[in-house]
Amino acid sequence: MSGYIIQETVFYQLNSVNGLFNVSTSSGVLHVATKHDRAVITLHIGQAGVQTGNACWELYCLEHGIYPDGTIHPRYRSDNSHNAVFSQTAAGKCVPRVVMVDLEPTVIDEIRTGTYRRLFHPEQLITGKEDAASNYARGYYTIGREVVDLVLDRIRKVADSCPSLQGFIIFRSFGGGTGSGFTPLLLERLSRDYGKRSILEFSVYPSPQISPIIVEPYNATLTVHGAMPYQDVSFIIDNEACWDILLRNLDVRRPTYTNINRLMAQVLSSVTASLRFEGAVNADLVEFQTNLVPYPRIHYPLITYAPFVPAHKATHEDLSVTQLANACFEPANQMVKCDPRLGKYMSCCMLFRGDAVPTDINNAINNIRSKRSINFVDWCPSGFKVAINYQPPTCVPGGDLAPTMRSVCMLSNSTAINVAWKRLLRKFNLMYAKRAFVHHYVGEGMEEQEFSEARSNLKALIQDYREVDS
Ligand SMILES: Nc1nc2c(ncn2[C@@H]2O[C@H](COP(=O)(O)OP(=O)(O)OP(=O)(O)O)[C@@H](O)[C@H]2O)c(=O)[nH]1
Ligand SMILES: [Mg+2]
Repeated sequence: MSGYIIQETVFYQLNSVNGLFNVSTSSGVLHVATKHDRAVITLHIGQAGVQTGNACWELYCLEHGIYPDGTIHPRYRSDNSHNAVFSQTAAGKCVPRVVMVDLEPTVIDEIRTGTYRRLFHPEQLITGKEDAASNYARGYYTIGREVVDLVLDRIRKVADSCPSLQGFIIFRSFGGGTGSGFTPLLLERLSRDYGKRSILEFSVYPSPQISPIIVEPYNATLTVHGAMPYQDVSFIIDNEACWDILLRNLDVRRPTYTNINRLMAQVLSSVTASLRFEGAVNADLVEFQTNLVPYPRIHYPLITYAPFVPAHKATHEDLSVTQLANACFEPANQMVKCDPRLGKYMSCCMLFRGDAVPTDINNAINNIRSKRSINFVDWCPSGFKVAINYQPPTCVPGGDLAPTMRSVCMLSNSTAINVAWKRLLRKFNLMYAKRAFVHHYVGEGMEEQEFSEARSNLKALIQDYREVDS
């Protein structure tokens, strides 16, 4: 398959045989650049952002043959695939293109003293003295403002080492004060400094079963409102959905954040694999937008992954391509709890890893198209984008997932996700009707009006999804 990506004034043509872009302007071919010249900077914000990020870098290192000290296994030295997310020093050491920020030190201190302490440059790890106390207003208006310039300065240093920066990937929670408040503040500033670069986000959606923070619906609503204008694509990951997968599919009796984060890492690594390894779909951050976002505000696609095979069943189960493709439409395999059969799809991208044959995939998709339970909006043809990355998924030794020969990750824009927004609005309204906890936010310099603006925006988003569906 060949694809065209138009960005800024330069025109790229993808040659799928060797993954090369012919970079040309109207005046002719300038030079030939591999896709790995196009770097992505990952930003991890707050506890959830940093801890899920840690699990991801652990997996990226395994996938690219990089040791915890940044040295690379000789067999992987000639492989460029890590260049999108790792820079390389003159001595050959790989350094993640990353900045981690937390307004308090304990979570990042664990990295500073942990197994991967030599992987990161100390300047990439930024901590303050006190956290945002689960308060969006502290992350946005008070404590967060004290560090934002320093964070931008460190991001600038990482950006300067990128041959060509295509954009940013952000990890954070919706519910924490830093994740919810500092992120929109940083996004505002990033959009000023790096206007045209894409911003893709992975956000942890609050789950009252897992977190005791009462005001998470406030923080989540305020941050959806604050961040929406600056993100291009935002993938929501519901902690409760991950918890259920671990309990039900992976036989983990009492899932901890370590279990949840490793599971998330496996899924998120499949999403970013197309940026790192050769492939024709979503090879570029802009392509994620083009393929998944029909209207700027409808930018919250659903992630579905298969198979979830527990480690102790390692050698017994290898699902066929058809079984994997069908599993993409099972609510139990989704990262947000919602029922896609009650909504309509606007777009679907299936990202296969490992041993998957194109004809099998075509047959599986034709079979899916004929099912009545899978509905597309009538203004959009039931088109599927497919990518295959022939390297099988890597597993973390000692993790909950068994190694498998093949896996699939589906990114779909479905109106079914609206239930997550409705759930949030209902919880927000319950507290806001009594103006409960509002004084904590006003005390940090936030106008009360911002609550009603955020609520109106969330209501409008719910309405937007309804209109798309109708
Ligand atoms: N998946 C996952 N979720 C987490 C983790 N740590 C916290 N959370 C979730 O994140 C939300 C709380 O936000 P945190 O990220 O801890 O808060 P923060 O961004 O550090 O903000 P403050 O501590 O308030 O400054 C809750 O919904 C938690 O369930 C983690 O390691 N993994
Ligand atoms: Mg914190």
